[in-house]
This record gives sequence, structure tokens and C-alpha cells, in this order.
Amino acid sequence: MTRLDVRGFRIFKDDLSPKDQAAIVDALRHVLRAAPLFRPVTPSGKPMSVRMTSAGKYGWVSDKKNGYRYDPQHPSGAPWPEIPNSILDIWHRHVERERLPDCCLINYYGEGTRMGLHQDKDEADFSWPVLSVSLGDDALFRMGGPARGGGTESVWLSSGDVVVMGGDARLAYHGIDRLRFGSSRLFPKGGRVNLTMRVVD
Ligand code: MD6
Ligand code: FE
Repeated sequence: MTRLDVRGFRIFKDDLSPKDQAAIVDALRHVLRAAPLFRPVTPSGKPMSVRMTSAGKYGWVSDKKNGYRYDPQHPSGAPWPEIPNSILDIWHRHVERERLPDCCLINYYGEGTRMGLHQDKDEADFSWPVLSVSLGDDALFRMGGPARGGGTESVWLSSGDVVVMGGDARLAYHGIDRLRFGSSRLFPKGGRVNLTMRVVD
């Protein structure tokens, strides 16, 4: 079985119409005003190349002193803004169990940005899926298995695509190798935004 057929990895190409995408971008402008993008630093002291912020009860943050974690506050000390309804609607459409996500992590990829292979494992309950929304430029998503060093497989994600990682895929290693910078017109200056919704507690 190939990696991308792993039970629990689901990709919905063009799940969001151009109109849906524009509405989400609009809602994100308000979120970014309340919670500006920042550059997290890994526990080993390296600044990440993506810039991030969050909405919801918790945001995902990292710095050298305290490492990777969920925090109820933006690094500025302000609480995170609420997750916009236009984004929660996507969760409700794909996740049957009745609970809202606690966090919508917002990742911004500029030209040359990548994200190394990682697992999402700072959450308490892996029976909840992580739902990801791609907006803007195409990105090459790579997925492996539950351990580092196994085989991997890649797929291009485009604006409006939704990925659900649950079940056996929930703890699979994954990352973004590169962008096709400027491939989308959604953001006038190019780039990609990836939203991931998570249940944290
Ligand atoms: C990205 N995505 O698409 C990075 N994590 O930019 C993720 O790291 C991710 O797509 C958990 C579940 C789905 C994802
Ligand atoms: Fe991830």
C-alpha cells in the first residue's frame, strides 16, 4: 500500500470554491490584525522558515526556552482571536464527531519556504483528526509513515484542497518540500497559507 492510501489520509481536491476561498481570506485579514504572524524558534534555537499565528482557544507556539507547545496567548500576551465561522464550516463538513477544534494554526509560506518532516503530536487525543486547508500557491506535500526514515510519497496541494489526517495517518510524518511560488492569484504578492484545525485538550 502506498503512503497516501494509508487509512485515515483523505484528500479532497477543490473542496473550496473560489468564492469560499475569497471569504476565508477576508476572514483571515481580521485574524491577522488581532494576532500578527510571527516566526517560531525551534527548541534547538533555529528560527523556522514559515511564519505562524493561530485562532481559537489555543495557539501553537515555540521558542528556545520552552519548546513546542500550545499556549492560550499570542507571544504578544493577547488572547487568540476566535476561529472564523467560514473556517469552522469546513471542519463540520468533514468531521462527524460533535466537537469544535480548539486551535486553527495558520502557517504562511513565502518564497523559498519549506517545512521539514514532522509529526503533529502536541495534542492530548490522537483519535481526533487534523484537518488542513491549502490556500494560494501550490505546495509539494510529502508523507511518510509513523517512524522517521521509512519511504515517503508526495502530492501537490493546490488552493482549495482539504486534507484530513486521522486514523493511521494521524501520527504519520509529513512536511512541505517546496512551493510553486506565484502559481496562484489568491494572494496578490504570492505565497501560501495552510490552515490546520486541531482538537488540543
Ligand atoms: C502544510 N501541513 O500543508 C503543512 N499537519 O503546510 C501540516 O503540517 C499538516 O497538512 C497535520 C495534518 C495535516 C497537515
Ligand atoms: Fe503537520
